Amino acid sequence: MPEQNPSVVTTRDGAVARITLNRPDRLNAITIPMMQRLRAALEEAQDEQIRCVLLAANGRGFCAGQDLTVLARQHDHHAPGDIGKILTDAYNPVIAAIRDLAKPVIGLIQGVAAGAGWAIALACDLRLAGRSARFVPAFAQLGLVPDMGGTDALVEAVGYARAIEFLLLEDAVSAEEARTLGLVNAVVDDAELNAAGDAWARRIAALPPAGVAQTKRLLRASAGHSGAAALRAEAWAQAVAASDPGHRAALDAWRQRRA
Ligand code: T3D
Repeated sequence: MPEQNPSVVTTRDGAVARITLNRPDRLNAITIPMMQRLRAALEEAQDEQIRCVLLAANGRGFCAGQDLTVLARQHDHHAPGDIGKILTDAYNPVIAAIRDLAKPVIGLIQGVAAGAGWAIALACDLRLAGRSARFVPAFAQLGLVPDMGGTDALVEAVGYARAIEFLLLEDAVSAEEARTLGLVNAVVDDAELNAAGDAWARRIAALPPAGVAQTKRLLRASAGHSGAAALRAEAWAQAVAASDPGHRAALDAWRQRRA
């Protein structure tokens, strides 16, 4: 029997697959089962009939990052350092699946993209933002480091000086500023986001696929992403950061605000 309310939904329209994050009441905050589903959906998109993938989200936000209610519960029962294993086993494979997929993944971002949600958006090959999009670093306030590939991808996109400013000093970057910085490729009205994404995906899907696949592979290689090594380094650093009492205090404060 099909699951009611799956956290990730995939649909197909010809050669375009649309993968949609589907926890809108939590602003699509991420959990381990959700990331396992996202990874499976990306693996299904390896089907050679699919030539372009849209990564979208239901509701008013793209993704609010790690589900902090779940994270607080994990810390109640496990060592904070286990966060590194969660990244390695469940979250980082999603980023590797996007990077390694032999076809472009276009992120469609409306509303907030915070923490790991912002990193997932950044992992996409192209990003189209609705005017409501807001990029919220969120990691430092929680005593954490950027993860899910956010470190190397951000430095690659905007350079070290702007990256560290964004991560340590900024509350949020608007869609327009993200476009100026090169964090997104284009900004459209929210009402146009799906149609604009479909149009890009159909154009890419109509191109001969071997050239598209090799273009992505070459650009990924020449972008200098340290790839798997950077993901491993983030997982280790996140375990260190999460073991600091300052992280626990920030998480408790978030839980109290929501109680
Ligand atoms: O395991 C690991 O690897 C850990 C890795 C962690 C990496 C990270 O992702 S760290 C960053 C985690 N995310 C955040 O710190 C963001 C927390 N959320 C917020 O700061 C705000 O909610 C937003 C700025 C994202 C949006 O604000 P706003 O005013 O538009 O919406 P809201 O009212 O705050 O949120 C709407 C609902 O979503 C609300 O639930 P309610 O009150 O309607 O029942 C809120 O609790 C829920 N929500 C938002 N973010 C999260 C969340 N629930 C769980 N986890 C969240 N991250």
